[in-house]
Amino acid sequence: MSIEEVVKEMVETKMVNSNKVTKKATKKIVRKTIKSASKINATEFKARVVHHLKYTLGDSDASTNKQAWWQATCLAVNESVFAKLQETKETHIKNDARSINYLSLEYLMGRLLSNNLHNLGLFEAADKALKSLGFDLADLCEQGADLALGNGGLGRLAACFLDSLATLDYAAIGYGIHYEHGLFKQNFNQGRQVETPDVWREFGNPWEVCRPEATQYIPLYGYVEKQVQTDGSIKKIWHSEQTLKGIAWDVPIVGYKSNTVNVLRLWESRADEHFDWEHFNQGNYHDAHHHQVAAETVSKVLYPNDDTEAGKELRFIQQYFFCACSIKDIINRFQKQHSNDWNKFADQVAIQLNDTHPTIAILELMRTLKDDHGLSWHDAWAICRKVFSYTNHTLLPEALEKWSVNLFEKVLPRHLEFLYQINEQFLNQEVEAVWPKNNAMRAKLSLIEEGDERMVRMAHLCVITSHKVNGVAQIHSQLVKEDLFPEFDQLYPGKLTNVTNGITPRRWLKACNPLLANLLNKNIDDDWAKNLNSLTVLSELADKASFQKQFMAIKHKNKVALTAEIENLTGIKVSPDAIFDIQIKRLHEYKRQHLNLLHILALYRRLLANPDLEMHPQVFIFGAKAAPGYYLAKEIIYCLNKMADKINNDHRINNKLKVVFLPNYRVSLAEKIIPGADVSEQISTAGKEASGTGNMKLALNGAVTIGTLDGANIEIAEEVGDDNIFIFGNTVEQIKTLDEQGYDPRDYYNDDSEINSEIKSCLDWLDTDHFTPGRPGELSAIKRSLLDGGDPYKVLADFESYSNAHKALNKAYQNKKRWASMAIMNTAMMGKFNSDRSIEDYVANIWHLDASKAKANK
Ligand code: 26Q
Repeated sequence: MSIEEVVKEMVETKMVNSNKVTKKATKKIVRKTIKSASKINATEFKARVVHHLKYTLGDSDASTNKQAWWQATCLAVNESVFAKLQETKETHIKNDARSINYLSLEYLMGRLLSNNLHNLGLFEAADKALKSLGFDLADLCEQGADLALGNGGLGRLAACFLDSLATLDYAAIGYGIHYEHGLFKQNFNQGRQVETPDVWREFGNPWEVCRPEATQYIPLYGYVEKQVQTDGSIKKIWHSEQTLKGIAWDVPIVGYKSNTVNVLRLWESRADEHFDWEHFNQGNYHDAHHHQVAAETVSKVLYPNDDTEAGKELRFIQQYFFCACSIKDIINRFQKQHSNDWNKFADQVAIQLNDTHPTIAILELMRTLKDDHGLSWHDAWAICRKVFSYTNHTLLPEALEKWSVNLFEKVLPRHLEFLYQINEQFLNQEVEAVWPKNNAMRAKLSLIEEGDERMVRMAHLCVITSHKVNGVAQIHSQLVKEDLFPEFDQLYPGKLTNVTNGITPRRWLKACNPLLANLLNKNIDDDWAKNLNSLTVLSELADKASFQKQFMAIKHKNKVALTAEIENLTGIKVSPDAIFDIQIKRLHEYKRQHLNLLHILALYRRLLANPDLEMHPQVFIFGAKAAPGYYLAKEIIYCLNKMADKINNDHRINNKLKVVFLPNYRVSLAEKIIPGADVSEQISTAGKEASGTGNMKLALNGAVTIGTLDGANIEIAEEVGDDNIFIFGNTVEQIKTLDEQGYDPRDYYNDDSEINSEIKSCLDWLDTDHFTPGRPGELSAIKRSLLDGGDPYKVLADFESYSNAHKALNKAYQNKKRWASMAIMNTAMMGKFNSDRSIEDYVANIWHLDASKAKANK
């Protein structure tokens, strides 16, 4: 109920007088009540928790059931969250705010309790309250499941952006899929990855609310009927064969120190009951049930690939289902405010496509505006061109989405007609104007790729329709222009642009690293968690002995905590005095975990040859999931686990080298690893990693990067300066030259220089049974891919400079003052990578929103 409605009811029930002054005063009181519901002290928070435990959950306050206490705590938090949510909704409506609708197949939210408490400013109160009840809040937070509705960077970026949008008071909705199973859980069985389903809401989830009133019905399959109208014009009618029901689940998104609580709206698919009952009544129970199962399959599981899954019908339907639900929802909200005043639509609505995965939303909006709301082609197209913008997250050719024309025709026959018409108009008008009679150019830019199987190029539809297309780091955006879409850049000057990614400093420092956050609170006046640029004052303290001591003492404490976590998860004992060298990200050849692997083998060989080798002890820590069907990625995991078994138990090397592969890498594990990191491995082949965001999180927490000039590493290097980062390897240009010259990894393998014979020995080692006693050749796949497979990601070409960079790094670590200064400088200079800055860039250059601030509830 809105404040207006509450006051109206109070007037109607004669609780208050109906005159203007009284009404205004009453509104103020209601607001104050809401405010007091959202900002409370420890005693009040405790009362809420106990109340929910007893009366919402029906448990006793003497309960030892931690899960119930966690749930009661979440419910206590939700009282504040929902008070603000209502206020926000009203404010956005009152301000008639233009909104950003973020469409993404993935959101990697992680856990929400600690973050919501921090953002509401209730963390201390809750901590105190729970202590008095005999619980440790941090420990209780562990009870929550991760919301793992995403694969990696793209999904986590969406989550960071929602945090920033709410913090900055923008009217924003995230739209996605309410997957029953998020990204699989990873276990190791004798070193091999085993996947089990993620069950994040088996017993419900306190952070989501079902909104039955927002249910949508989505047609699929069928055929298009051509009707000739009395005036001779032709009307197209899509007779669908199936209908899916979309149920809305809202997850509140709490802004940091703002009064805004936006929502993430996730669609769950169900069978349309009308259809089911028809079968059922005819006695055909099996078909009715079968239909229901098929319908529920649509939102059943997240595809665990982070490049394209070739042509899967279910994935296509997932994409359409959530886009169609979201477009209907956006239109409903618009019509509530502006009924059928379509001229206003593009002023009110901005839609961001998070990669090409939601591209079908373009055709759905076109179709809806024209077929359902009667707009002309011209007007509908003009709206689409103003509303949509698209973010590209990859240059890898295998990750560029294409769907077969046949599949399109089968599932969405009417949409295919719109696609053809857009293509015709694009080729005959826009391409023809710039490249007249140029068939090669038409074929290259067309929405359809001709061939044995005709395919729809989703990225082309995004670029043609969107008013802005952005890459996610400067180098990436430059390559999008120069290599991926040069003709589009010529055709639409200024359309292709850059917005460098960012991360939310709330989750990735304030909440996950309380010791460092506390040190910052003491040394920085400003609210650094909002204005991250204020961290630059630390650069003046970077060489001050007393500050170095405090900063490094915190790092050490975090390393001790990580040591315990490592032992708990793997049984491996490591020393917190060693260098903690971290590579955490999805497993992918282009990210080159196998370059790290090869270098560890080299270190191991060097140590075996000379156990007194001058080297500070180093622990190499990995966290990574491999797509279940990605053979080589799984072999790399297996190899690292086998190396860990051998190396960690080899007493000849004096504990100077350890290898740890932490199972089930995910957001909540990242939050434990990152504060304890000394070194951040960002070693992708130059030109392949669009941006990376883990690089920013690690640097913000005082880890020093060893990395290539790729993605956001380049901008991190610019910020921290050459002295505070270890850059190695071939540049984008040099990689291109290697390719042009005909790169042959055997040139390295067969060369007898010292470093290349080291490479040879390490690769040949993988053919022996040194790491897999009694089973030689079990690790040969990696060697084969690097030699017979042609080493597509230039691992061997970068090995020597990687090894040299590691030597320099190890030496730098031995100079405690030098290392402390480097670490501090990394934290100090990360201001640019605040996701608030990314959002302000989107707002200024792409979305053109005004902040819509909810009242402060004074
Ligand atoms: C597509 C079709 C079918 C099945 C799966 C997919 C699919 C799913 C996920 C394709 C790609 C992804 C995810 C890509 C991703 O995470 N990209 C990363 O995005 C980050 C945020 O911009 C960047 O920092 C990373 O560099 C980029 O790799």
